[in-house]
Amino acid sequence: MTHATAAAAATTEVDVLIVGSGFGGICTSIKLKQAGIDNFVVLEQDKDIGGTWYANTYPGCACDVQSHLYSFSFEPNPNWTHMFARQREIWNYQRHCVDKYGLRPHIRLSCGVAQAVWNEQRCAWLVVTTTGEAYQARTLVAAMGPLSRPALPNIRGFDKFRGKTFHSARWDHDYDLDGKRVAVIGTGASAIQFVPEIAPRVGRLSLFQRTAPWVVPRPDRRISRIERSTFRRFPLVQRIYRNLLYWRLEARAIVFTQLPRLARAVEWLGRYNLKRGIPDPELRQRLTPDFPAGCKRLLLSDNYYPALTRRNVDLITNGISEITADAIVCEDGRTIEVDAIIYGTGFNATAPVPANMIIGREGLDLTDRWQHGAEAFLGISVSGFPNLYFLMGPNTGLGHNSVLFMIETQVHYLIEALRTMQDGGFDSLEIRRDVELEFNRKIQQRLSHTVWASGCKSWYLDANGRNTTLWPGFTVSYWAATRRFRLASYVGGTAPREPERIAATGDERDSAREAA
Ligand code: N01
Repeated sequence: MTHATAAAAATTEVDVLIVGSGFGGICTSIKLKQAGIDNFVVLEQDKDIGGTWYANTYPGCACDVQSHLYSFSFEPNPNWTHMFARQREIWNYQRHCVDKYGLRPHIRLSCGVAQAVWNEQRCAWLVVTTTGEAYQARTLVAAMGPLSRPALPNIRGFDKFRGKTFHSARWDHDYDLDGKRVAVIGTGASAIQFVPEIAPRVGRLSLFQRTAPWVVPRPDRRISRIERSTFRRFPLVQRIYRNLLYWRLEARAIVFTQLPRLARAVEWLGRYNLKRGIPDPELRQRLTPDFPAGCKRLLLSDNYYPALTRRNVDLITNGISEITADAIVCEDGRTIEVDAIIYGTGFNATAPVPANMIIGREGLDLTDRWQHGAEAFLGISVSGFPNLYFLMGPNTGLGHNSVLFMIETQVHYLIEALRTMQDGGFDSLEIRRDVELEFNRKIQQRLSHTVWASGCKSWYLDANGRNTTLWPGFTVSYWAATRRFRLASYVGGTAPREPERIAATGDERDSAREAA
């Protein structure tokens, strides 16, 4: 047996291969099953399912969208204990979905994608995993999520530090923070949640702020037993409540995308929160943002500002000059000795896919295709990459509503695409480049009038200052755009049937295997 045919014998053929078992992967799996497609596999690089809600376990980790909306519309949970669920409760909800819909047998844990290569002859993706398994999949679903690759800062001496370091999305619970001198770098959505939790435990906390964020009150509370039992007994009540939440958040799109000047009302709320949390005017001054509210993600917290008034907490707003073996040196020359550095420095949201991972038609690397900025039709389809469907792809993130709404909408579109492919007798569907270009031209034009283009630097923008992450409007308009799969926007293809052409594909799979 030649090497190529041995590889072929070990290849598992599936209709759909899903990368990631977070909300995107779970939703896709459920909807595939409901559509009668059972031959699919989910690859999960982590040790357990859940994606971001498995990876992020930092103290205080919680969702900043209300739980009754941050859950699937088809799987309401009447038992949420808080308005804004904690990480553990969300992860338990995900596990409940996986078990209830019988998804476990489809999921391969600790098994990421090393490389996926489009094979023209087979009209299929040849995928090699990090554990060396090989798959051939007609359709590839990229459900890795935009916030799965932690970003570490490019600070001089970064590697010299001899103490403990970790990123907020890789929290080391074995490291005892009690009494330690801890530096936290970053004041984004993650840091404002864990700083109040660790501040009472550490000896000294030095919080390095580069840009002061807008922080507004978080209307959180426990959901009473009576409310929960009402939701259980009268599901319609919960549905109405969910709809109210949805439209309330949807209205925020008016501020962010239509009338950015209305953000001043949000700034008033932010100043009120700051004033009630920080009595010291000098500290308050340093915590006052200098950009329009909403330009960076709006943060919600009631305990962040009070935590900064503790005697053992220092807010440091001078830039970082370098990191040494045991300290952080500020630009003003001050040296702060620390035992540990926690990076709350966010994610590579504008570069969600590493180089050499997804290779499309004619050997084109997706990162080369996106070298001037990630773009896709509806954030889902990329020309040159047939039968590849992104969930939460370019320009489908939200600054105002629940991303689970977007995921459900995208999965609906995917199922429509698969139906169209089957009904039309196609083996491949690829978005037309002209359609993709025109779609993205309009998206960028609309984004230029939003609050996100008002001048601040945020993870929404790539290195060229282009917003490749957010949807520039109402989610309901995205819903309308994805209701029907329009075949006219795509090019359909069929695989040649001659056996000799099919046999000639072993080399490509071998090259993918080598990359693993
Ligand atoms: O990351 P961020 P995050 N030197 O990018 C600073 C989602 N999320 O993990 O603002 C010094 O927001 C950086 O400073 P600046 C949510 O979508 C959701 O907190 O760039 N500082 C910033 O302060 C969120 O938006 C929930 O000047 C440096 C911080 O690091 C997204 O995840 C909860 C630096 C990064 O903040 C990311 O949030 C948590 C450097 N070299 C997260 N580099 C929910 O509740 C970066 N920074 C759903």
